[in-house]
Amino acid sequence: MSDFRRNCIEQKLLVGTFAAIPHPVAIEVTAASGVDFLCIDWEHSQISRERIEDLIRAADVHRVPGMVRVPGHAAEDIAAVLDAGAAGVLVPRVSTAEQAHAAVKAMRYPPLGARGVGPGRAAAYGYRIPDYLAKANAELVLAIQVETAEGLANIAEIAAVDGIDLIFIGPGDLSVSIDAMGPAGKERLDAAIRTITKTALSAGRAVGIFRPSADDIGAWSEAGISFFMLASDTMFLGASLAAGVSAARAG
Ligand code: 3PY
Repeated sequence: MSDFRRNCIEQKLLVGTFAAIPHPVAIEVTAASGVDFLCIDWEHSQISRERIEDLIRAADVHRVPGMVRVPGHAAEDIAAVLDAGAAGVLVPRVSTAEQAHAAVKAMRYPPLGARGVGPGRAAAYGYRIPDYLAKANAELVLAIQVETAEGLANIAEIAAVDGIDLIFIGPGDLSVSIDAMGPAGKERLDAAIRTITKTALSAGRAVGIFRPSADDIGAWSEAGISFFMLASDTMFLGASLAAGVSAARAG
């Protein structure tokens, strides 16, 4: 098993960030920060499918696991990023057990799934296919994102699906979906996050979450969340430059 998957499953504290800048230089800068993983965000960025392989390659240079958030549920997209060498996949907007099953089917080789065999980078462009087939299910992390009212209602069935390693909570979308936005909705949103966390943990799944800052990571870690997606490369760039500019202006 890869260290990345073992650490996910064993619920070690892991801190990473979304990579949304479509250039390997940004990946190298981010990877050198000490993050435990990077998640290339194909869903919410202008990163193209062709570029993903170079971004994963840049993460590999720094020995940082590079996973990819795919744009939707298409098995072809999941296969494409895995063939490019992704260390794992984050599938957004999983709201039913059927959708979770479909993600497992696209991601895992039999007996768990029905992923296609291809001569991609992950399998040394074809000449190590048998080695790759033997280890892929054990090495690759499957994270599914729960971020809708429907997903919240179905969390017990979703978390019970065999083949999933991690339930990842998207608080932004969840807050919109359950009508709990802004400070007024905080209590309801926190309660929903706690429900998802408790249910997923009791099904034996690790739990992850997106946080825009590190402020409340200690509290969520005490609640049992172990995998933290801390903002994104673009958010860090913008926030630190804005802080620098205002410090410079203040003298
Ligand atoms: C959310 O907060 O909804 C996310 O998807 C985080 O990226």
